[in-house]
Amino acid sequence: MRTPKDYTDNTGKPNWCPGCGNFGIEAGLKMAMSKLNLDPDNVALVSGIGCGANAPYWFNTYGLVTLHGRPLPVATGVKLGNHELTVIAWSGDGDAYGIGMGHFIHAMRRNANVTYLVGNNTVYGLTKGQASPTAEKGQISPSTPFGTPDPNIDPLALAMSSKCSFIARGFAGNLPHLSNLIAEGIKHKGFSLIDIYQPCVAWDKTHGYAYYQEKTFDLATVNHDVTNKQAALKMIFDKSEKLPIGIFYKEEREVYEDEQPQFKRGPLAHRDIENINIKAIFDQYSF
Ligand SMILES: Cc1ncc(C[n+]2csc(CCOP(=O)(O)OP(=O)(O)O)c2C)c(N)n1
Ligand SMILES: [Mg+2]
Repeated sequence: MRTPKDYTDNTGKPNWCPGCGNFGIEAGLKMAMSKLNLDPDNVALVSGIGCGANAPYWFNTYGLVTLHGRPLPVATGVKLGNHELTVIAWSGDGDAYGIGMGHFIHAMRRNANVTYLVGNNTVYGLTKGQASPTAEKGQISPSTPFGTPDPNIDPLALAMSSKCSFIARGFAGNLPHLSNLIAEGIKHKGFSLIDIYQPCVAWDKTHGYAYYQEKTFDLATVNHDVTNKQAALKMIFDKSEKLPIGIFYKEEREVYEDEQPQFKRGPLAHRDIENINIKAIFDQYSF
């Protein structure tokens, strides 16, 4: 059996601030991968740009740090290229729900077979703390000294309306819970969204570890039915007292690669291309 250390790249250490919630996400992911005994050579970790999105540098799996907001098209492509790989994408809330919002919605409705970890820290951490789309109306940040005038988006509600087949939320300060959630997301066949409350100790002093420890409760303790859309929506929208973490909704449906007849013969990456001659096509279209 593998241990979390088996997924660590030993050539460098994360440059996150001491206390950053990304350390919790990193540990939760490594714990989940070791729990599933995944071979690092069979995992691709794809990210965008941001503090959290630097993570692939420090894992010994395959890794791609792409462009801001673009990890999902690349992750979808990696999965289509070799659907035997476990493909995990990692974004911050700006990467996923700001600039990457269009990709987010389309990857969910396609049911791209990817696990998506989103560090929800309410700010653009890397660029010095501007309010992100999950910052609540009135939140003070370096870019909104009088409070952000915009109401926050609700990623889980968006996921629900985009036909996401696995919708969950974790907390970077609750590792046993988060690592289980990530393992469930990886095991799920289809797109799994795991939005993660991630304290940013540098730029958001309100939503720290103590705040989430006090405010969150585990959905598993209230007999929540993960197959019931209405119950899931109720849990997503009910912000009156405490914040639920856990799996909100789960369903099985065809994944993107199942819909493509060309994958029935096995992964594209394993095809023999030695004897394929594309000269005729080039000749047809060269002038
Ligand atoms: C096309 C483009 N626009 C803007 C930027 C600048 N930029 C880099 S990271 C970032 C926001 C990161 O915030 P988030 O995704 O929430 O990640 P965090 O740093 O909070 O983990 C921005 C705006 C960029 N790199 N590329
Ligand atoms: Mg962020």
